[in-house]
Amino acid sequence: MTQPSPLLNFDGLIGPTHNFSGLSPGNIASLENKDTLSNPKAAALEGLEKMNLLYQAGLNQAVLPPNERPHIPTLRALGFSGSDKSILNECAGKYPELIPSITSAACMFTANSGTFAPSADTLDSKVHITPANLISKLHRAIEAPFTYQILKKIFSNESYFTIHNPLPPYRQFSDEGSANHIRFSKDPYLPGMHLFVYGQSALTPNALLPSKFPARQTLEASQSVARFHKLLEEHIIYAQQNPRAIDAGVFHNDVISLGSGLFFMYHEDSFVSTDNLLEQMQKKSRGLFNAPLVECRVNASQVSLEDAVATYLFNSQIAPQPDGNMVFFAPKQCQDNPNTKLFLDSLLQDPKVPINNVIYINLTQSMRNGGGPACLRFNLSLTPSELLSIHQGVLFSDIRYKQLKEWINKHYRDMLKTSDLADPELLRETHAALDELTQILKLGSIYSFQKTAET
Ligand code: SUG
Repeated sequence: MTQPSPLLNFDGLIGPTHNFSGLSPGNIASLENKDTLSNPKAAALEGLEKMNLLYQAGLNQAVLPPNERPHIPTLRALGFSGSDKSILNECAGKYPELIPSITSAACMFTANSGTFAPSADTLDSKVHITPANLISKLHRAIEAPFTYQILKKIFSNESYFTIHNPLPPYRQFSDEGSANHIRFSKDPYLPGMHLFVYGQSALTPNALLPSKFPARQTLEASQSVARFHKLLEEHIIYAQQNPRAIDAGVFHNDVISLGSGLFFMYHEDSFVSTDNLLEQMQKKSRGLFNAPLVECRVNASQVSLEDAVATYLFNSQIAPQPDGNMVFFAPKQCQDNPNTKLFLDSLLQDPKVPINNVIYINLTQSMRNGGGPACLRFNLSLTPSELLSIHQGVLFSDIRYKQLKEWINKHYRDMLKTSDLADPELLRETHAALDELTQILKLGSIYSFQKTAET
């Protein structure tokens, strides 16, 4: 009998307002696709197929429901009042620039929903979760309260889980969640090593800053998360992203390095002083695990920063297998680009690398907003009793797959322009869709429109 997988993988269900509004300077795909036509139905089905592939590969798969969009509570907090529909109309007339931000479906990128520490790593032996404040972009910052609320609902057993508040909403504590964090471990149930990657240190500014695009994560935010999670100092490494990589479009570390178990794949230009960092990490790995990391260094001569950003090679997702091998889920753009295809073919031939299968997946719609396979998920190692104590309605199964597919086909549009975003009919449709979703996932009333009488 094979061991149950300790890894729980949550993918964000892509919401009915998925669109391309160009809201993320520094994210090249977001800017390039601004105001092009989106297909929310295709987006959600692509995301669902990805979940099914991971489920079939033996992972414990779960679904994170989308935020409600358009986000009327943000407009109420800005002084608009009346019914949801009249508020949307008034905002569209008086403040149309705000509509894309309150309608964005970017919460699908759940790698940014928070940072996670398994109970094996924390001083009080509880799982710790800190939702990200995402303050560097308005359309993402408004995700934080719902993320907190839904994580509290799913991980409600306080004897196992502690959900912290997002960090204070100041630039100095800008936090983008697990997209800038990698946990390495030899055995998922034993303490791991945490790599926290930041773009800038806000309180001790230095000369090493990107010149073109913003650095989103701060060192001070990462340090605060590590404190909340009660991690031991000797299990942590902080590393600064290479400003040149940020300027090339690497707005999160998961666009340029990835890790699983003791395997670490990184681009030579990922970090400031990549060589020193690797030396430090190897030393720590030997001390903690009595084993070195399996390093897979990718040189610019093999894959340029531009190719890495265009294909999202490093945003591939790894599914560890019970026999110690790994399946590598890469965006299909990596198959179409000769440099990344050559690299992945060579990876399969390398006896040091535990990857024995590469599966290319189609996430065209998500990729057009700058999100690949790893952006769409967060994962964490749970013990069997922790896994049993989470809200079971969000767990993926053959039945859930079928229900969600029918639900998407019933409710989603197959075409959306940015000029459709203030359409009151879209508001009505998303409310109907999300209301039904909460029933499928057995979540009760989680959305504000389910709590107010008039919409
Ligand atoms: O925050 N895109 C997201 C992409 C996040 C990817 N996540 C990780 N790398 N983990 C972002 O930039 C685009 C929205 C728009 O332009 O309409 C957007 O928000």
